[in-house]
Amino acid sequence: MQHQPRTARALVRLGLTGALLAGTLTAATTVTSADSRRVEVRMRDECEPASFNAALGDGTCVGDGDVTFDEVLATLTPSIGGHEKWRNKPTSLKVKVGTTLHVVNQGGEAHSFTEVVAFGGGIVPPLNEALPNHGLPLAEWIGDPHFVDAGHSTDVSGLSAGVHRFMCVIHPWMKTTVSVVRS
Ligand SMILES: [Cu+2]
Repeated sequence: MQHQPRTARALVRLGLTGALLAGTLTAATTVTSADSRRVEVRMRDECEPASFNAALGDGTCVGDGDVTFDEVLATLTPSIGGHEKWRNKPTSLKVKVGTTLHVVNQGGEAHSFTEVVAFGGGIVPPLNEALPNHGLPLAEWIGDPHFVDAGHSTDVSGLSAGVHRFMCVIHPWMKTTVSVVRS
């Protein structure tokens, strides 16, 4: 399910305020699916609602996390790479052709699960400060960007054999690489 209008409003707020949210690349975890044709991917954060909503507007964070906005801002450097609690699980995945990725936003903020040609920057420039060299060019994405509000999910299906790269275009350090193999 997608709730574009609400997400779109949140993104506008982010852009206007120069918002910063965050996360960090955690150690890569690889999961190989069994015969399941449906595999879950989770997008997470631990936004603390009072501080996030004060900085970015009501409704930006609807979760019950304990990481404040300022704590996240402090992690937006290439050496830290964003806040570690803002992450995808798993970060790498191997599935068979025909598998549907069921992507659940378990965080308190909007995220996206967007297929990109190559990993790069996101759409909120201040957040790209967490990337190498304080930012990479905006990633070029493929098809539906799959924005997902907190508590909602989206399905990604029809992936061809090969390597597919997905990232959050809001928090560009949230990434999952999916290797799709023929059965
Ligand atoms: Cu995100």
